[in-house]
Amino acid sequence: MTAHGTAAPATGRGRHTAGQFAAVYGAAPTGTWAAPGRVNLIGEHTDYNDGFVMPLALPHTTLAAASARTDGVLRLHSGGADGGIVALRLDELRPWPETASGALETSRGGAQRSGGWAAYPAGVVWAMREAGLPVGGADLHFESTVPTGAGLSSSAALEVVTALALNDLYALGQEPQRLAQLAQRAENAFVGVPCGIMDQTAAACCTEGHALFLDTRDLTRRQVPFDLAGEGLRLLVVDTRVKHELGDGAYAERRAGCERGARALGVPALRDVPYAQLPEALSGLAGDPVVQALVRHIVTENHRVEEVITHLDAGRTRAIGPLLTAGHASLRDDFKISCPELDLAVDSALAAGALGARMTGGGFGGSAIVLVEEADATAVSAAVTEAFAAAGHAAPRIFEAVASAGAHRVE
Ligand code: GAF
Repeated sequence: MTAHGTAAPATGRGRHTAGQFAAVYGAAPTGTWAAPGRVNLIGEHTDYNDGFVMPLALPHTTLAAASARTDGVLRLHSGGADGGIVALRLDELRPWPETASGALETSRGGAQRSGGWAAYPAGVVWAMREAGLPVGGADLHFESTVPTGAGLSSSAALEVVTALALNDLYALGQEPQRLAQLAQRAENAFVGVPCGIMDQTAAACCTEGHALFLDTRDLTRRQVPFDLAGEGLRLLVVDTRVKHELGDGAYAERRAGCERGARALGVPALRDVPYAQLPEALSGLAGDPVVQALVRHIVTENHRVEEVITHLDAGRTRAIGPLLTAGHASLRDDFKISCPELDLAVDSALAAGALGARMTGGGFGGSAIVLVEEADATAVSAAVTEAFAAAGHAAPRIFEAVASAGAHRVE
């Protein structure tokens, strides 16, 4: 197993991030906050169908050192991006395509047209102000160990850490779930990505040693104990290191297809199709095989989440393996969002003795998760790496997912 983005103790990283803030802005920050990346255990593409999801937070986090400003200016800087400071006037914030084509000042004095990452924190400030929250200016500096482009929600970590920092700096008193909703609003309406609520909720609300069961309709949450080490198990993340171009438009397309399915079936959302009535629903959609397959995935996936919870509650963690694998088959065959690298990660892990494996996140690349016996973790990792080499793919990055804390203040 190769280590990737090793999560250093938050206080050490917190001090480093605060030091970088001081180097960039010339004064110490008021505080430093952290928000994690996530993997989703089960419940994929169900969040925009009012369904069930079950993510857990990774130990990899995005840190923000921040101070308030009194002049209505938002300044953003990232240790992981080129381009210097992005400076924006709060009263001129507009959804990103408009903002990015305007004249943004940077520390280099020119117009900043390529600072795409800054849309996420800027969007959060915009969403908070749109919601009537009294957020003023701020300086923020970010450092992150969440792998980007790996389907591990680095964007949600960036959004949520921004929301939490501003919530504290301006004493807004918003609950973590509300911060997640504001972060989702930023991503939907400011950045322009039609994502659901799962990733932001995971970043804001997960707790150490637990997977988070979330009902995305009413936002009911339950922390489900998920201590794999205590049971002699491991959850591996296989970052395939590919992101296929198809991904962006295809997410919106799947979402539109699901909405079409719900309309055709006369329900508010696919969540409302009971598992027991799936055969009937599918026969009603016989004329539209694409939508039929999308509906089959969503309905069976919600059912798999419920089955996973039943097993975890009963202490039968090993029994979730086949459900994870069935979830992958559904995403590959019905939802059609897998890719050769993800299929190879899953198939080679299973062939080497994994208890279960599936792609995680939006799809078309990114990462897979693999549930293994602790004693098999090294051999399974080696088998996946060898299979990638034999297929001529770049070496995957494989690391362990340990259920970690959601967003919190570091210093
Ligand atoms: C992405 C989205 F951001 C989530 O909202 C969710 O839909 C996920 O894909 C698929 O389950 O991470």
